[in-house]
Amino acid sequence: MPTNRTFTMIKPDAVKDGHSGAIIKMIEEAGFRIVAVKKTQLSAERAGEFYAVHKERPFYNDLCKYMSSGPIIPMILEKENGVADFRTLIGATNPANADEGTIRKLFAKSMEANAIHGSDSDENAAIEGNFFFAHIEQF
Ligand code: RTP
Ligand code: MG
Repeated sequence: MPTNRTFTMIKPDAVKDGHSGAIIKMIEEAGFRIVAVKKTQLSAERAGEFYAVHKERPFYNDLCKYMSSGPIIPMILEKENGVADFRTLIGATNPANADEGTIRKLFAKSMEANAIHGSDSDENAAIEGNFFFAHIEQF
């Protein structure tokens, strides 16, 4: 995957609350192109695989339960400096610390139910994108 790509998921709380359209609009208006998109639901086991990097953290079990609690919308996105610019667009993990105008400031409910995911490196963006999408689904 080219390094100007990043990976995101609209998380179960934001999908359930009907914020998907508003969030996708913000993403496109910020200059990201959608390379791949679908709606799906993770099992707790598959959520655990996705977040394996956090398996020693105290919040891991709750995170797996939450991330499998309802449908999500995974997407691969493309923009120059995509990973860093997308982290800026979504804001801090804890919405209490997120800047005004960020997706998490607008739509996150808590530190856990924080509306959206964004990859933290080019390497993880490629791994995470390929976790959800076959190569022939990435345009
Ligand atoms: P993400 O990976 O989802 O984009 O979020 P992030 O980089 O901002 O945060 P990270 O440290 O990677 O944590 C992954 C997700 O785990 C949940 N979390 N809960 N209860 C807690 O203390 C806690 N800390 C993290 C959040 O859903 C966070 O986005
Ligand atoms: Mg993270």
